[in-house]
Amino acid sequence: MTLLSGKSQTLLTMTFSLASLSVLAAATANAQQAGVVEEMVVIGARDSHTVRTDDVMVAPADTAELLKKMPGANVNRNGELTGVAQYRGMHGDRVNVTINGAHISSGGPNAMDAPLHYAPVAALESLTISRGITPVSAGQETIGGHLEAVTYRGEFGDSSEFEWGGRSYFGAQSVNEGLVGSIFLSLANRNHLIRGFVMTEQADDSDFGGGTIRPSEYQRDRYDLGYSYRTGDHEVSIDFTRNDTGNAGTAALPMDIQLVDSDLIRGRYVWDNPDLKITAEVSMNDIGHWMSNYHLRTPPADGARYRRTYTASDNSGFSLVAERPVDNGTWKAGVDGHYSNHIALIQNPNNRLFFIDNFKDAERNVTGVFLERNLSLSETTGLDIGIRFNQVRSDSTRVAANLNPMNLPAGGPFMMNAMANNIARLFNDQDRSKTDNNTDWFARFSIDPGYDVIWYAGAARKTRSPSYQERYLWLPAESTGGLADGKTYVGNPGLTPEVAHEIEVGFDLDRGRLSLYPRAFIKQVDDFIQGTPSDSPLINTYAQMMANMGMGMGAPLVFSNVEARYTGFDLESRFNLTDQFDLRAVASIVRGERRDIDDNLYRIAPDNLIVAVDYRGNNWSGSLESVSYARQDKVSATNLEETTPGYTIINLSTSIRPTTRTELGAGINNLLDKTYRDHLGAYNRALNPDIAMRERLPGLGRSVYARFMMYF
Ligand SMILES: [Cu+2]
Repeated sequence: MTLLSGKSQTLLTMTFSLASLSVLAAATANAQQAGVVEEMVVIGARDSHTVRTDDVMVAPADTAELLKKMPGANVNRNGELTGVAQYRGMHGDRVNVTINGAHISSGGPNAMDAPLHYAPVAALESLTISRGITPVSAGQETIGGHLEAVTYRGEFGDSSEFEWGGRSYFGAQSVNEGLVGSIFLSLANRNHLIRGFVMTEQADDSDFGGGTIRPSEYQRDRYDLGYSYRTGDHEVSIDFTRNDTGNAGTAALPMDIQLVDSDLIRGRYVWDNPDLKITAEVSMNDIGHWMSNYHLRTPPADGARYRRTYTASDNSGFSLVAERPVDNGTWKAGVDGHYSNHIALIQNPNNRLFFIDNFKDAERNVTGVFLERNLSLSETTGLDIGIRFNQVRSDSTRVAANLNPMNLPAGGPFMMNAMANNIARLFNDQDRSKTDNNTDWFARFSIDPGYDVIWYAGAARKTRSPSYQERYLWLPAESTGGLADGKTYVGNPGLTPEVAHEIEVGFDLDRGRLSLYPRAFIKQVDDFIQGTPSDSPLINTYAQMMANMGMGMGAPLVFSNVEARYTGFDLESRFNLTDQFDLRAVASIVRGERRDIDDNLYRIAPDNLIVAVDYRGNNWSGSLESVSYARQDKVSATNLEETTPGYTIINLSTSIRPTTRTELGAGINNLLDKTYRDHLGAYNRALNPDIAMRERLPGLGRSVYARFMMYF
């Protein structure tokens, strides 16, 4: 397995791999190579980590699973196709995710289609995480970091002759009898590149040592069609993606996916002039999503508790970035926008008059502008600095609900409906239109004093405005962007933006056979948004009555501004044992705590360590990997979070290249079929003889998997 690390910008340097340097955004290695090459190399530390699908054996369908292999990164797993990214303890909307440069707002208010849902493993070319302090050019709101998924897109030819190219990818895994098949095809010459991709995948429920996680089955199809035209130093592309997810279980949430129908369109223009590089991007995403609490899991006993929710997310974005090399580095300036509208309507299929406007035209519109500078202070020191202003406007229209569809004159439904209408009236009478003006900056300094070490120090201020759920969830519910703590929440339109101040230090050591890249950080967050106990008698009574009827928990939380702090350390390292054998280690440690009260933050990855031996032969490679998670007992009392014991699992993988155009890979994950609890896997919410209600969900059992790839 090869873990490539992108390098580039910033502060300390890196001798062997600096050729591509200096594009300020930590984008993919490709993007970096496409960048300006004439300019000088500015000393900078390794600031990104890339995993390429062609080089890494992956069994699961969800790209988010790859995060577990990266320093500081992990995944909050709510379903097999529902992986919420976590980086250095922050998760959900705090981690900025782009797919081929575009930001995608999830269709579901619980992030069932978290952004990486739109870059399945079979379509993926690479996943890159910005390590540590993220440049402001990487995305609008990067308080918790940034990651970029790039899907297969093909390459131009070098003559006027058209040639076919492509890759087929077939995979199978035993843990859920999952199958995936896909073909990418391109027809290209030096000016034109036409590409198409089709994929289908499906799986049954996943097994673990003690039984089956249900529902965890899934079904997903995807189609891509794209065209690029290149002439001189101009290149223009247009791409269309249709992602259709069918039934997919999310046992950690109160409902399962019935459908995610999405159309994603993006356009890109690049003028790569030696003196000035201009990149313009636009994207539009139209996502329709249905979910229910009865179609995949055991339905509620009482027909009145059946729920089906329709949600829609319309979102669009643009960015315009200019980059100019100068004598001692690069200037980069840009303007960008992301505009989203969300609807979620809860219904009962047994009664057409029942409805709740969970969210109604909840809008979140972000417009930003930034300036960045990458410069060489001397032959041995480099500096990256940048500043960004974001204006975030959010709003919601008036909401309504009918919880008494039979129009009963008294009794439970009558009272619930009266309370819901009171809560709606209070919400509708509020000033819901909010504008936040947020300022971010960052600075990263690197020094190369010799001795094969580059020292690095960085600092940043990053902001995040509240999500639409945090502001506009008016009636107590679990629509929280995938927190999956089982608690019922209400939003708070009066929330103010989170402001984080972060310091990071580390070094890159590349001496002889050893590479070692440790980083330590502290991030202080003011006005951190966290659920705290509600003190509204109306809200609390409503939630308690719902709980009495078997729906959700009493004692709801209200999203509030509190004070928090993250501290941690992570490292990646490699040691060449021989020409063929490498020893690889990735370690991640993070603490998240409240500063206003004595409590920990919720759903923080336990300390974890990967130690692996990788073999690279002439046409085959292999890897033996041990993955250890420590006990997590620093849990959030506010979120009723349970502790989790530690565990170690062993993974084995190998791949052979019988010809230069084919690769056959196979592996076994969790070789010893260890039964363990995944601390980031939340709690079971679906009736299951093998796992109690609200018991922490297990990690997957032993899985034998294989993949076959053919390039043509
Ligand atoms: Cu959903």
